[in-house]
Amino acid sequence: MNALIPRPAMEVAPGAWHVPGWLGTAQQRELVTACRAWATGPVPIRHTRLPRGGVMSVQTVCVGWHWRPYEYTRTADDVNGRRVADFPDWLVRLGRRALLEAYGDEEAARDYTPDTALINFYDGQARMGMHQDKDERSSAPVVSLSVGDTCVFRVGNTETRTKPYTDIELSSGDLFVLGGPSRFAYHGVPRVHEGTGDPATGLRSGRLNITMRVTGLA
Ligand SMILES: O=C(O)CCC(=O)C(=O)O
Repeated sequence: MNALIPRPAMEVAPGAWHVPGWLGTAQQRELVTACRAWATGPVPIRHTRLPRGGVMSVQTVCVGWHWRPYEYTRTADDVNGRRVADFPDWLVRLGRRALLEAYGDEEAARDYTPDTALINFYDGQARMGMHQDKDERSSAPVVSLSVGDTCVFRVGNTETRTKPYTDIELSSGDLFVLGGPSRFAYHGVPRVHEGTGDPATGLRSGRLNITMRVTGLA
């Protein structure tokens, strides 16, 4: 990504905001360090098994609640049965700052209390098909942070996983928020541009994506 060309914040669809370069290199390094620790346990990062027997090309580890297709649980029963790491307070605070940055709504940001995060790691071949985040029992926004290689992020509509959609690039440090009328929009990652990340983030290759959500579960 050419830093000489400014990338202004943009509302890609109603309630779907892209804020380029929101995280500085030092913050990205901290996130990489935290994600590395979560990737080792108590539940190790893995390729999620899909209900029809396939596996996702992305590797995922969760904090707060463990996600697998259609459900959140406290223990990772499809991996090693252990309880996932707690959702740390610093990540709640980061989620609130992200929401404030995207929407400028102080009250909404104060009230935002994400309780799960999915940490996805993409190598150059990994993809994520068009899907809706709808296993949560809450319509609170999803806050997404990217570190490492740039990817193509596809933001679609709430009705179908096909067109109309908009393709944007998510680069290291970018914030994306899916909320409001776009909270349940289909979205996906059709491509990762290998080797575009900055090793100064601590990630030598690949792409990390952290999505914070409110499960609505107790
Ligand atoms: O990697 C991304 O930017 C998107 C991740 C995503 O769609 C998800 O975790 O549901």
